[in-house]
Amino acid sequence: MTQIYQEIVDAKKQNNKLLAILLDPEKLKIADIQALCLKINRTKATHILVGGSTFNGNYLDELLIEIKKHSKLPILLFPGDYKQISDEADGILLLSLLSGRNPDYLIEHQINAVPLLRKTKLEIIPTAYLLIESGSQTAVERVSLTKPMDRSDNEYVAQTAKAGEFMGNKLVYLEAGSGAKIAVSLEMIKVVSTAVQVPLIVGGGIRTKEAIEKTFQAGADMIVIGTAFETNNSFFDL
Ligand code: 1GP
Repeated sequence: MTQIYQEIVDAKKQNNKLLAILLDPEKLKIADIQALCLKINRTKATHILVGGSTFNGNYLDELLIEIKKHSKLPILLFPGDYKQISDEADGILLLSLLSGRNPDYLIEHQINAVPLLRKTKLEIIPTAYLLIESGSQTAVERVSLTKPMDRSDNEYVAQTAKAGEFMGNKLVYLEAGSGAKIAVSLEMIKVVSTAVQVPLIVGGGIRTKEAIEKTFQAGADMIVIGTAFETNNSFFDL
């Protein structure tokens, strides 16, 4: 039941860095998935994340079945809301948007997800999700109606992440937002990764191999790449 999470923890212990490719179902066509998975299989990706801020859940089962046909990587749902739940994935990041103060994203969506989650065998991984200011408004900010955290206040972000860990979250995710102008700062990643013991995910606005390398060096255990791969499926070949 906790296989995916255990593998993430083991990777952290062994300092094996993890790379997740984020696929936004709204932008995926079933017909394109085979070719896309061939590209993914040639990269160093260790996980596939599926989700988006505004996706209504249509065809999610079919999309996941098709991805599974062509890739052996573990698939984790990264849901914008409770409609994005499918038993066809392997696990789900059950997000609590701890950077914000909107009760819908702290508890309401999670409650609404329970009847659906009960019907699945998904591995549920509670995740403290922190949106960090990144130069302009991102979809997470717009949809969740929450403000991102100050990108220079490393201590307060670390304190929030630690609260998330104390509350039982198994992962901390520092999110600059998809397509962010500026990624989370390396300094913040250092401070937060030192403060928490659970694995740290970092994503949003990471667009170069050099940035990936530096983000890992700063202390990220897993990096999420969405836009860079979406706009150039050969991104990792360069
Ligand atoms: C978004 O962190 C992810 O939730 C990935 O962001 O699309 O900017 O890579 P990008």
